[in-house]
Amino acid sequence: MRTQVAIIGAGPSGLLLGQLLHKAGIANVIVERQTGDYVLGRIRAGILEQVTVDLLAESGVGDRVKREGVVHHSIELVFAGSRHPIDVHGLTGGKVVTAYGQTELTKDLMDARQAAGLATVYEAANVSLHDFDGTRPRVRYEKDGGTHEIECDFIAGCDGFHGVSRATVKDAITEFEREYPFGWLGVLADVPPVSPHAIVYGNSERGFSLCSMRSMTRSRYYVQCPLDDKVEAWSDQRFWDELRRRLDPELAARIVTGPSIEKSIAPLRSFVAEPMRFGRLFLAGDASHIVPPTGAKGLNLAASDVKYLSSAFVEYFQEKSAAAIDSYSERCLRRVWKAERFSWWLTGLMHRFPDTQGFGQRMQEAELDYLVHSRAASTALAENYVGLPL
Ligand code: RFL
Ligand code: PHB
Repeated sequence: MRTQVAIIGAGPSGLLLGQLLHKAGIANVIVERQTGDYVLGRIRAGILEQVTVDLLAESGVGDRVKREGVVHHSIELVFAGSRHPIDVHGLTGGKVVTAYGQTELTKDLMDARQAAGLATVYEAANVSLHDFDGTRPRVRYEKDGGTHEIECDFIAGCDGFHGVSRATVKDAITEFEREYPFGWLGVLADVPPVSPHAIVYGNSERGFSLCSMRSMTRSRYYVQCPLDDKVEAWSDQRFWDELRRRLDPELAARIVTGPSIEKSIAPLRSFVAEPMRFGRLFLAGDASHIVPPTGAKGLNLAASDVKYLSSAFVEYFQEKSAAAIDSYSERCLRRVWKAERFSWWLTGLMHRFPDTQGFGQRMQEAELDYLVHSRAASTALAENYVGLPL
């Protein structure tokens, strides 16, 4: 098989890149290790920046998010038992975020890809990347008992944190990493969200909590938990009780509970691999960087990488210029590091660390009190939350 861009991974990065390239008339093939249903079953992000919503529209799949996504004008911070709104819309000159699940975004992109008849190889085993130092890279994989090869002009490594792309160039990258000494226990339930018009981020002496949503009838909630906790130790009842204890009394009283339809524990990590380009291989999304989910930047960063990468390929194929390809890594990393900083800062402000004793707790509360009462500090939070300009 021969194509212009071989894309490894059918997560949000790979699918969005494929769609943007298709719109620009650039042929591409996606090679994915899992089945499509498996990819759709992973419950992850839920908040889209305007830049991400605009990109979906640009790639021709913006209708459903516009119809069904719930626009948020503010966020709410809970600390010391009280709740404080931050008027994100007012502080950023009219910018907003949209609550729309990663699974829905993935489904929209998969449906569009199928409707356009674009090639996606699911359940591809032992994917390997070759000759990206030269002008004729190749991707090899196994499927249905045979070995197959794709010849291409470029390879886009959109295969997430555990993918093969970054592993292939591990000797050529510098890694920067921070692990956090706790995880997030997440619950999905078909109950109306307690705060349908603003995500709630909670700091309490019992640890962090988060109230989010997927729709007006589906909620997503999280509580900080020890890294070695097991999901089985958390009955639904225990989860709802713990969540209530970490919120202000009014919100706690309003929460509608119900049986969980998904429950999982995710570790938190900050990670950046530099650079993001190796000859004709480019990394994008989680393949190259991870943020802790506080701040909801992971999926949005993946989208901005893909925007830079698709524009660079378009410039190369249509205008015969390699300038954008040559600056891809540097342009992405400038934005990546700012999102890393924001996610790291908000994680530090909102969570209980092993050394957050009385003094540390009071420091967090003092900073939060300053944040909600200072227009300058609130604006800095709001600007980062809605996403920095591309
Ligand atoms: P993905 O979504 O991981 O997709 C990568 C795809 O590549 C495939 N793959 C391979 N394919 C072929 N060959 C191989 N060798 C392969 N190895 C892997 C995988 O099967 C997969 O389909 O990366 P992508 O596209 O860059 O998208 C990034 C986002 O998914 C990610 O940033 C966010 O989901 C991060 N994240 C969250 N972000 C938020 O903004 N808010 C959240 O609440 C949030 N929660 C989460 C998260 C990530 C999690 N992970 C990674 C465990 C919760 C979790 C649990
Ligand atoms: C989510 O809806 O899953 C979500 C929302 C905001 C975050 C993280 C996760 O910061």
